Amino acid sequence: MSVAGPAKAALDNLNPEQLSFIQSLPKAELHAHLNGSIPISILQELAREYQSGSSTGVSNEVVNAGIEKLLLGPSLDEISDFFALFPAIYALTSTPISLAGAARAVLSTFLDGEHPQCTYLELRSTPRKTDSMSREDYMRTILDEAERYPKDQVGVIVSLDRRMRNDVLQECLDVARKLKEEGRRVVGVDLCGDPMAGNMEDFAKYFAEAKAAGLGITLHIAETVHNTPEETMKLLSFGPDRLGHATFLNDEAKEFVVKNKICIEICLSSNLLCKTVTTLEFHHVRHYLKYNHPIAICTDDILPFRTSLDAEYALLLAPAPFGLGLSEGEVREAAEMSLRSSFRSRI
Ligand code: 6MZ
Repeated sequence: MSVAGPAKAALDNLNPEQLSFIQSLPKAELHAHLNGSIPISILQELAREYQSGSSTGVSNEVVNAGIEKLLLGPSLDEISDFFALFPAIYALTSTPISLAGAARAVLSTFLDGEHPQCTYLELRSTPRKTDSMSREDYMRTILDEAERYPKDQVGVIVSLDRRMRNDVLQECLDVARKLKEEGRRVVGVDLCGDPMAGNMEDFAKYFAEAKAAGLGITLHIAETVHNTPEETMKLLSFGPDRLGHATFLNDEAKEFVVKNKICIEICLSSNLLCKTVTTLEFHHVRHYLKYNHPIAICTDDILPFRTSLDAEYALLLAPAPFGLGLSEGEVREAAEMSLRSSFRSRI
């Protein structure tokens, strides 16, 4: 996977000792979306076999244009441009065989090789119903791949999309619960998707059920400036264990988060490229570092954001303006926080 943009600039501004320090640092990747983390070579392979007019209703033209965009490195004017990348990807991962291949490649990218990106991976995905898979089949396909790795290396999170209807939310939650009861590797439930979609009042019931079932709760929250303080406080009332992005928390929300020691999953390249944060200088991670508040440095979607977990850590260590210029001790502490914030004990 080629690293580019801010992630590459940070890596390029480390000396060899700093790079090997990052590579050897035990760390957890807690915020990675499966369909945003597939190597482009795998998508290209799947695109070659893709037949337009197939049951996905997505044409070859749309698929090829999507691949082209991803190859170039998509230019995102705003976060909504990011969500437009997924119809092409979804068309290519809509059968058990293609999804299993994609999952295998993502797991391998994070966990295999001479310098694995992380010691522990929590991979998340949204149960998707297709012509050849139910939502339960979809999750089982991913779990079959995840469970090839030892228990202490991989957990799986079921994502609930903000665009889902109530009956679909219930179905996804029932699937997550059932799989957990069977002893499968489901560790938590996430809220994701277009930050402006959905009414969060509707979601309380499902997250309460997930909590009661012993699943960890992580919520994408206040990802854009348009998310209201009321919505943010509503989501905090679900009792989340971790928060994704949390870019636009007001003082009241920040105080709640700090008081309750809720870990923030920080995705630096993602925020810069989606333009929800202008520069590292103004990134909200600085606030949490100042208070030694739990954070987990994560990648979000390595394919469109052209990053890697090592590169996200490079963004902490590299000198300004390429990185935050933290000391190795501070970077080590951040990595330890990610390991402490995982849902691993729920497996
Ligand atoms: C919100 C995001 C996201 O679930 O099909 N997703 N949701 N904010 C983000 N940050 C920019 N990045 C990814 O993976 C892709 C799905 O994850 C969510 C979107 O709903 C996207 O469709 P899965 O494996």
